[in-house]
Amino acid sequence: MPAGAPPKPVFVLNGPNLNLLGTREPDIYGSATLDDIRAACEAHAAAAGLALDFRQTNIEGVLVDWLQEARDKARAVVLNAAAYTHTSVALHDAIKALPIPVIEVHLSNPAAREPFRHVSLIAPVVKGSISGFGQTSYILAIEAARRLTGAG
Ligand code: DHK
Repeated sequence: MPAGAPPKPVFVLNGPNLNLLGTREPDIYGSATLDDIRAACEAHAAAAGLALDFRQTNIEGVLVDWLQEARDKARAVVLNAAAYTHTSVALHDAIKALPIPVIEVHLSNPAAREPFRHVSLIAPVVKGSISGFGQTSYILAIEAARRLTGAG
């Protein structure tokens, strides 16, 4: 990093339908909204001296664009690809092309759900995966990103 440049943030990228958290299947995903999760992530990151860039999109190609953007602009990526986890070769390829750590995160535990959620096409190319702890999954993933990149 050039002298005087601000430290790079961790990108926290969220995929389809996560904008509906709070009302969407709360028995599975919890009652926290995505804004609640964002606030919890930002509070944890601020206490650790880490910058975050927290985003959500329903569009697969936008996630690909953001992963490409992360190459130069982020120190690590926390990614909840939501349903694209189970379908997207494009996300697999975009992650594989990144030189920084990507941490897969899920609110629920997909392995304990329907069989079509048991396959993650991104699992082979991420640094690691954290699932099943609700919004705590995100906090654990940010903490992993901090430790992996020596930040904060
Ligand atoms: C979120 C989704 O929207 C699902 O499609 C995934 C993931 C699981 C989660 O638990 O955060 O299967």
